[in-house]
Formats: sequence, structure tokens, C-alpha cells
Amino acid sequence: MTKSALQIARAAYQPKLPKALKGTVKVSEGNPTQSIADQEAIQKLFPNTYGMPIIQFVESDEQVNYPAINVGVILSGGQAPGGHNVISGIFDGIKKMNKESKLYGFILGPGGLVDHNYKELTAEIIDEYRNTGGFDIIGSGRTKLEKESQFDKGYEILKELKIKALVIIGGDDSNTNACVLAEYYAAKNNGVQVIGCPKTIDGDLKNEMIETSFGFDTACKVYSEVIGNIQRDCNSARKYWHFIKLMGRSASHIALECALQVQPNVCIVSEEVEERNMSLDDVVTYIAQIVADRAAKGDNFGTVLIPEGLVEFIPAMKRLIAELNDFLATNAEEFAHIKKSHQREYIISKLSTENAEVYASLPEGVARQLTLDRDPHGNVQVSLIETEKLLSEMVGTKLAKWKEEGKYVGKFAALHHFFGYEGRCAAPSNYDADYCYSLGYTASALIANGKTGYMSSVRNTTAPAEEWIAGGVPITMMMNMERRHGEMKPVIQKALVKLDGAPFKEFASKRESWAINTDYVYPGPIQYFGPTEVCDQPTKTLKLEQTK
Ligand code: FBP
Repeated sequence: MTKSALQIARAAYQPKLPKALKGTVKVSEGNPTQSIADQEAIQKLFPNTYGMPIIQFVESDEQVNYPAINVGVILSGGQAPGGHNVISGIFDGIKKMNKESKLYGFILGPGGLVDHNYKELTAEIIDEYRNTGGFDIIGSGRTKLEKESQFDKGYEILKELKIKALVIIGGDDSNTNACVLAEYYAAKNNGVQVIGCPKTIDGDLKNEMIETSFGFDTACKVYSEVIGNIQRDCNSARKYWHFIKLMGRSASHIALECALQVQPNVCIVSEEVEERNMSLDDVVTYIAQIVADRAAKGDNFGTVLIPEGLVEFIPAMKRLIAELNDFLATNAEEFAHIKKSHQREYIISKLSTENAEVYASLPEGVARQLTLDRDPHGNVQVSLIETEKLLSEMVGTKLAKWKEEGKYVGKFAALHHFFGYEGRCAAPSNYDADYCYSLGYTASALIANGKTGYMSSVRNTTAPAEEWIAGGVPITMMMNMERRHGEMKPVIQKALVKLDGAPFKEFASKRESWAINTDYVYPGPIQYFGPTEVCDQPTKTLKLEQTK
């Protein structure tokens, strides 16, 4: 593999570890835990892995002779910067405990376990991928690991390779499934431990014990760099409004963090739109008013940040999408035979009056995007909906009307951007490089101590890495019961933006001023080498959340 000078220098970077993980680790156990809700139902479903204590690793000089162990690892779902460091952390951890230990990677996600598609990850392979972005070391996939037949098929290969523990690196759904698998293997008493690791750029897998999911830090820094560049262009030419959609699926954490970093003129937060029961027209009017107010000062330019999942949070759109999901789930075949030119009319004829009206009011392109294939979880693929175009088109129409009425004087020219895939495989920031390596190393310590059904947890990460707290959290502790596809299921609760949380409050206190005044911040590219205040800063979201 040919490498750039930065890649070569970066490969030599030694990620920082919490002090407690540097020597032999000792386990300190807390009190038994409870799930966050629906305790009785969750306990019944997870009799072997419910109620376990929170674990913290503490320093020790005790000499322990660990037996060699074979471990398997899976990357599940969307890519997130730092995945390779989780794997190198697991590798270094198990090798430090016993150099005869081996690590196997399952290829292209959970499907690799079921299909028995794997490779041994040797020191030579691992060294090629240290501190790099991407998941290409073994690839990732979105196969859902949830059926007993898959668990049994997986066990066949685990047994053949003498794998005693499996680490699943994934988001809320993958970690829920990791917990179901841990429970299944524990009930079978087959000696396979399952450990989860919190991954997703979306930032929606977090709680009191999991401060952040890895990848969020780097992805937000990459998007903020590019938005900053756009803002500087925008403030130089002074003729465009940039509508920028940002990944994040349901939650608006990414849009909010980028807003805190770049101080745009507008940032929509989906969770607020839902809470205030805003209609699409309300959102459009809000943006159009800011465009008009800036135009009144002679500023016909600006930036609008839009979270990817917005449409699903507008109550009327949410109802429409829910009906469409149900309808398409049962009539997919009939719909597939309708000619493209008749699909819009066909859908309108099948929907309830209220939803048909909303659907008919949507621009052609967006209406079509709402009927495209669902993801494996049955959800609309929000990354395919061009919300940035939908909003700018509607803002343009409103401004034209206001112009006729003499309420607006100005020029409105819009440009569109969608940032998502650009940030998911970026080389991890120092924060993510260190955090991920520590998460992987912690996973190896959980394995060595015989734990299963735990998620690797590294906390206190706004302090220097030496002071980070490493341990494990029982996954059942993060669960509640939710309706999924008409059935009540145990799932890890998704963390959406809290409107009473410090990051949103900070944004809300500044947004009126940012709307009118051009107070852009240009964060610039991620720095890997240099002063710590430039290179090692966590996200603003995390800092604000951790400031008590
Ligand atoms: P995960 O939840 O699996 O981490 O994926 C997150 C994400 O990056 C979302 O932000 C985005 O909506 C989605 O993946 C896109 O999925 P795909 O990679 O399948 O296009």
C-alpha cells in the first residue's frame, strides 16, 4: 500500500491509554444494576445477563498468568472513524495478556459470522491499519444478527476456531443484538462471551455510562471544517444561501455540534421541531424570515444546517411516513408494477385523506424518495431524501410571495450540500484514536475477566487520557421495551438531542444573534500534531454535557 507522508507519521502514533489499563488490571465491581425501564420484562428476557454490576478497572501490580485466548471481532453498520483502533486495542490487549492469543475478524459485518467468512488478524495486518479511518480491514455490513438459527450457525464457526469471545462493534441496534446473543450463549452454557463497543457517527448511543459513541468527534470536525470553508466562501462572494444537510439519521447531534463549532445563520434541530409540533410550513417560514431579515440589512447570503432525519420529526410527515411504511410493507409487489409516471397518483389514491394531502403537496423528487426501498430495519433511508432541496425550494416560493406582497426585498440564490459519507471514514482525530484504542483495550480486559453481555465503557474523557475511567456496563442496563414492527422488543434506548441539555441550551441562547450577525467561525482541518489545545479537544457537545 503506498502511503502519504501524513499516513506514515500517523501510523507511528501511539494512542494514549487510561492509567488503569497500563499495568495488570483489577476489577472493581459496583452494585447490581437495573434496566432504565420495564425492569420486569427485561429481566424475564435476559435471566442470565440481567442485573450484573457496573465494572471499573483499577490499577494493580499483581502478576496474573492469563491463558491464551482466541477472540472474534465484527464491525457492524455504518462506518465511523476509529474502528481500526478499536481492533488494534483488542489485539494489543489480548497479546499483552498472552502472546499466543489470536484475533479473528469476520468479513463484511455480522453476515461474516453466519456465513463463516473470516480472516485471522495478524500483527502485520494490524500494523497496516493503526490510526487509519475506515472499516476496510475486514469490512462492515448491516445484516441483523437476531435469529436463533443465525446464532447457532455462528456458534459452529466459533467452536471450530476455538473462539471464546466475540466483540461486536456497532450502534444501538447492533449492541441490542449483541446482548441477545450474549444471553443466548450464556443460556446454552457454551462458553462464548459477547462484548459490545459503542460506535456511530450519529452520536445517539450514549447515556450516563457511555459518554459518546466513537466517530462522532472526527465526523463532526470534518463537517465543521468544510462548513467553515463554505461560510468563508459565502462571506466572500455574498451572493448565495447554502442549504447543508448533515448525516445523523434520527438524532440532530451532528447538526447541533457543527452549529456550535461554526455559528451558522440557521440550524434546525429535529427534536425541537417535534416538541413544538411545527409543520413543514412553520420550518420554511422560520428560515424565510431569517433570509428576509438579513436581506433587509443588505446581506443576501447565509448558511442553513439541516439534520438528515428532519422530515421524520415533522409530525404531519411522520404520520405520512408511518402510513407509507405500513402500506409499502404489505403492497410492495403491487407497487413495483406501477409505472413510474403513475406512482404518485397511485400512492395518493391509497392514503388516508390527511396523508394524501401532505403527500400531494410535496415536490415530485421528495415524494418519490419517500417511496424508495426501506433499510433492513424497515425505515425510510433518510440519507436519500433531499431535504436541503425541499426546504430551499419552499423558502424560495415563500420569498417570491412575500416579494409580491412587498414584505421582502432581496435576492435569493440557493446552493445545496449533503455531508455524511465525507466524514465517516476520515482518519480519526486524536480524541477518537485514543478513545477507540482504549475501548478495544477495555474490551480485551472484560474478556480476560470472563465477562459477557457488557459494553466496553471509557469515561471522564474530557480530562487527560491518563485520568479516563475504563470498565464495562451491562447492556441490559441501557434497555427498555419499544414497539418495533408491531411487536414489543427489548432495545437500547436511542439518545436524541435533549432540549433541556447544555448543548441545545447553549445553541438556543446564541442562535438569534448568529442569524442576523455574520459571526462565522472557521474551525479549519483536524490537527494531529501540535499543541494539545489544538489537537486533543473533545467536541463542544461533550464538554458542555460534562460541565456540571
Ligand atoms: P450507523 O447507525 O450504523 O452507525 O450508521 C449511521 C449512518 O451513517 C447514518 O448517519 C446514515 O443515515 C446511515 O448510516 C447511512 O447508511 P448507509 O451507509 O447504509 O448508506
